[in-house]
Amino acid sequence: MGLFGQSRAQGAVGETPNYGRGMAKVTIRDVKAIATAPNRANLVVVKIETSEPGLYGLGCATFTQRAGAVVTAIEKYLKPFCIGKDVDNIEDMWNSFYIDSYWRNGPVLNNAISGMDQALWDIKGKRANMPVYQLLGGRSRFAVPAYAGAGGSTPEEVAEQVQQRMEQGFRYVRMGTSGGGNAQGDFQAAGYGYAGDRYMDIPAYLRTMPKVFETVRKVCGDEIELMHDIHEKIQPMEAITLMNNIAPYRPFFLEDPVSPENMGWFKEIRQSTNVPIAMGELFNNINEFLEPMANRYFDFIRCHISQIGGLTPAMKVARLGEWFGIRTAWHGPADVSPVGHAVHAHIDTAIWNFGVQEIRDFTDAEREVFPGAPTHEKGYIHINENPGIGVDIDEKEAAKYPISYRGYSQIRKADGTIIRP
Ligand code: GCO
Ligand code: MG
Repeated sequence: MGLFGQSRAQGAVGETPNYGRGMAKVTIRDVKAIATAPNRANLVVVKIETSEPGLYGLGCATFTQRAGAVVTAIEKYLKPFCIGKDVDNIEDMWNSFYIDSYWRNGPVLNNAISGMDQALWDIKGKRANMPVYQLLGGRSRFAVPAYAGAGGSTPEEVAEQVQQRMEQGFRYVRMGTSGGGNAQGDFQAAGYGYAGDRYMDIPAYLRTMPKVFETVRKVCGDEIELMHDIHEKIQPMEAITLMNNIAPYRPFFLEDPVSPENMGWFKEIRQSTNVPIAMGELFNNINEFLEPMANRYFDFIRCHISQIGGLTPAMKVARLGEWFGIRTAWHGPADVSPVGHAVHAHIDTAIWNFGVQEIRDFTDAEREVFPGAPTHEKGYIHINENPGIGVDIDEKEAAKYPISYRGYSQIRKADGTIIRP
């Protein structure tokens, strides 16, 4: 009955079981945290080198304001933890990294884990000789619709830039205004605060944004999808009023109406406005957004993928959203590396509940450091069909752009009160 003996198929303990015999065992030989700033923003990319000559993977671990801390977490903790381990069991590795620190779910450790996780997916794609989106289930669309930014100090200037973006082929444009950029707050006249602090005239901002939408709709028409990032800087009731003042101009979404500290207001916000909401770049872990997603409090989930731990958790978030009518709009500004942007595009290519993707123009220096970085044309992001994530790194080039201290800008109200973004 084979109770004591083992079947031939099972083989000895520790032996790779039959079903895995096709793939030679590959282990982690070395882990590097490569920090570089070819476009001023600090970027951190993990490089996992394996026991198979020439086979390595790259992953984005970019927390631009605390890049040095992420490098330490990778080099001092995750590297010694995973040298010699099997590259194949990504889910298991992710959970091992996750609990290895016992205390978990914070921005620094999640970014470090993300770099490892994405690099393991890159290796798996290379071993399977297919782009990562194929491992995620293949294509759900021919390319990834992207949005670009448009700004200006007056509504007319913003409309001009929106028009330029439309001429470039973008169907989605996110608008911002730098109105009142040089205004001084009373706190500055009073000598309060620190050098470099910025003043935000919130009442002026609340008056200006609806005018920007009104002007852009008049000048650019009804077809263009328009978004705006409220960026968490105002009070919940101000957000509700602003959203309702913008509603007549049919925004595609308004982003981050309140800060994570005010998540408790989301039920009110949802019941007080019918404007689509995108939320989430400041989320670190599922405990912060499971309930709001399950209650359908917003329409687009906007995580900074490395902030939540990488591709593995991002796929879980995307799948979760599918069942609550929530689409994706991953965070994709300058403080995401081209590797991270490519990971966005692989997920965006494969999942059904894709919404829209933030993209940016990579500089020549960035493209030299990161060959294979995604491209965009006529409003669509294109990833290459290379095995894995499809982006490489030139370490010599990367070394030319050392990272530096870059905290988040300190913004204050007229009386000097710090504004929480
Ligand atoms: C966005 C973000 C950024 C952040 C930046 C912080 O939606 O793109 O809000 O602009 O401010 O990523 O480092
Ligand atoms: Mg934002």
